[in-house]
Amino acid sequence: MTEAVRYERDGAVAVITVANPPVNALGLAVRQGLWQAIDRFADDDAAIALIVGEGRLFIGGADISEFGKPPVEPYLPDVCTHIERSTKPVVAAVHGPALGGGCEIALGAHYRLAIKGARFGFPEVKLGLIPGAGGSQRMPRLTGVGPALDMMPAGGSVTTDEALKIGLVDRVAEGDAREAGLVYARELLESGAPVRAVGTLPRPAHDAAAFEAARALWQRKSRGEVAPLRAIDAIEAATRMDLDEGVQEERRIFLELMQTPQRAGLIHAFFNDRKVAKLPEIEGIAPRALSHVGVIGGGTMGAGIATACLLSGLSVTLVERDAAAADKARGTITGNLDAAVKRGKLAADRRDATLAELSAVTDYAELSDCDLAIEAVFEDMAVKHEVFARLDAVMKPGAILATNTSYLDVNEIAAATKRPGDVIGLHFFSPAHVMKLLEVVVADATATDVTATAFALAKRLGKIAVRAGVCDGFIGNRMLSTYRGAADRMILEGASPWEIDAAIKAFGLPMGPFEMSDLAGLDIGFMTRQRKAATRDPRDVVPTWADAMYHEGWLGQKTGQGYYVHEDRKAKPNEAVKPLIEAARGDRPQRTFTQEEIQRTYMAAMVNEAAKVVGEGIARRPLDVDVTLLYGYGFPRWRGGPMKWADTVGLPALLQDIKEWSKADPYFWQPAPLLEQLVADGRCFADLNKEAAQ
Ligand code: T1G
Ligand code: NAD
Repeated sequence: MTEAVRYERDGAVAVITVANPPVNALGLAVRQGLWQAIDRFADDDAAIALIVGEGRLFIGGADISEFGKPPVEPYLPDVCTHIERSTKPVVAAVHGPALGGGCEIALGAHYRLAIKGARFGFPEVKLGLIPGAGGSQRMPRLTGVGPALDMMPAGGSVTTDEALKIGLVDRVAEGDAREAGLVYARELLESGAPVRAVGTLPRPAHDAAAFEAARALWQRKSRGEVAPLRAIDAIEAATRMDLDEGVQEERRIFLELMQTPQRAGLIHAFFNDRKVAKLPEIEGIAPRALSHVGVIGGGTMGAGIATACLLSGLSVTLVERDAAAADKARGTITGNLDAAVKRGKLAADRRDATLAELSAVTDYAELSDCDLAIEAVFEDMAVKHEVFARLDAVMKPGAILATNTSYLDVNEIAAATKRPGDVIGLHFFSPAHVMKLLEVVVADATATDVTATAFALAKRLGKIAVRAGVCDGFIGNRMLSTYRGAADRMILEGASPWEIDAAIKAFGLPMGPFEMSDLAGLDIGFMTRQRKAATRDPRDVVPTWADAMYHEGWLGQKTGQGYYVHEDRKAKPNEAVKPLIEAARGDRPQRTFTQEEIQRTYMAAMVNEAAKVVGEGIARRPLDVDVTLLYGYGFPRWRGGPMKWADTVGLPALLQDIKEWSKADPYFWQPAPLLEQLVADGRCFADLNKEAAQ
């Protein structure tokens, strides 16, 4: 046996325990161990076998860290078939998640018991793959194609009760998986339960309408991702092929997807989600206690931040300028909580108790007991200074003072207090109770336990926190300003806002920069340009057509007209913008752009600025940039992030483009020193991530 799998006898029952912390992933040692355990079971006189997982779950799936490396036998589909072909009954007792290969191991068994709270799922498409060990063949034989089509293209999972209802499990029990499993195994023995191979069940019926509907749905929803549609193909194979042939067909599709850049991008994103919070500076640092949060300003962001805190069980005191604004904020938050009940994010019987944890006031003194204050007032340094001076006066010692500013200098805000060590930037994204990204902006004086507390808060709020240094716009908004600048330059050279949006959507983003402007409001962009006017470099491109649109009152969706005319939830290009753009172009030479050229220019600007952000230490690692763009700016997850994309297309080619373009525009296209260094050294962004992890 291997360390990762134990074989013990408990009377007539052979107990096979998978013990491979932290998630019992089906790495080589586990696969070998399971194979040997089934062989041993065949040779000894145990009458029935029970497979359980040690620790907090059954099995978290195949070992994702093995993907992309040459596969080593025994392969997982063979292990599942080896279990299934046992001539004595095998039971799987599942507690916690049984995901991907974990669910397939359970399907290889002849009987399945679920402990209350268990979850059965096939998340493979979230890694750019499909089930690869018979899941797409065995599950529909048990449940029919419907539940498989609901689960696999979406990478979804079902609860214990749903699993029982669809026939994925035979029994539900409470308590310890091993104990409950032993009881069930003995009961099966007493009842003379036979070997019952899922694989020998009849092929599931082919429901043409269901397949057609699923394909139509995922053609629309997958936005360039290939795995969801391939999962449907695999499930359909189950209706046409016997098990062995179906498992081979599934494996063929699985191995085809294993070679795709999408698989690499999605697995890169999977591990980044876990690495991004691993920062040496906060390792072993205890966060400060948090139970009562103050929110200053109850507008777009303040109300969302208050909602996120309430939903995570924190109590909130929100301070507004006057009673009317405080009441308005309470109204918005109440609406957010009601919507959360509708979306199943808040239990209906918890709604009133959650709202009762909110007090909306106008007196700053009511913040005196708060552990943390998050300021979300107007984006104006004078207002920020005034608010932080007042917070400094009322907040208790040891409380944390945070700002939600989008661009302003957090060091300067901290300087408005006598406790700069307790000041930090917590940059939420709109809507703050929905968007998962939180930029944690660490100022020069910020204490490490304040940073540690920010990351602990993010985890509690269900957010992904990224550490950022202080500069104009931190990581995300700084990059946005630059790649937005590239789009404005293409406009002046002849591209239209609408073809740029189409090109960026084709690249995989949910919307292009000009649709984004219409959503956020052209007034936001105008105010930002006004704020920057005094310090702007004369070589910066000012989208004067957008200023003209602002003065026309064309602010986007909120006025029904912007780059698009918005009617009945539809948007069509606003022809009236064209003369404004032609005026801005003047007599500049014009040219046409291919979609590929627009994408390459936009992405080169994004990556070049990102390399400056990493080079300056504003982002600690390239993976911090990738996570920021995935969770805050709609960058397609299947591309892994802009830095992963850059490594995939090759840094030398990217740098060559930038150098070529810098001949015509040396100001905008200054190659990032880090990019030049990496190319000179024959290295890439992935190398920097590796080095940072050492
Ligand atoms: N393989 C390798 N490492 C894994 C892993 C896996 N499947 N799952 C988690 N880890 C690592 C993770 O990186 C982290 O490492 C630590 O375990 C704890 O994870 C053939 C093809 C199981 C619900 O997609 O969803 O089976 O940061 O922080 O919050 O059909 O992990 O400590 O170094 O996430 O308690 C399908 C992926 C694989 C499930 C636990 N399975 N995992 O959540 O812990 S493909 C998945 C999860 C497959 C077959 C196919 C979650 C979890 P580190 P964690 P958690
Ligand atoms: P908003 O105008 O919607 O809300 C600001 C609120 O602050 C108003 O309700 C106002 O009454 C209140 N306020 C102003 N001065 C105050 C004071 N002295 N005391 C108490 N309340 C006061 O603005 P917003 O969009 O919520 O932005 C707030 C902050 O969040 C800004 O710094 C902004 O840059 C940042 N931010 C905005 C977004 C976004 O998408 N809107 C995203 C991230 C960060």
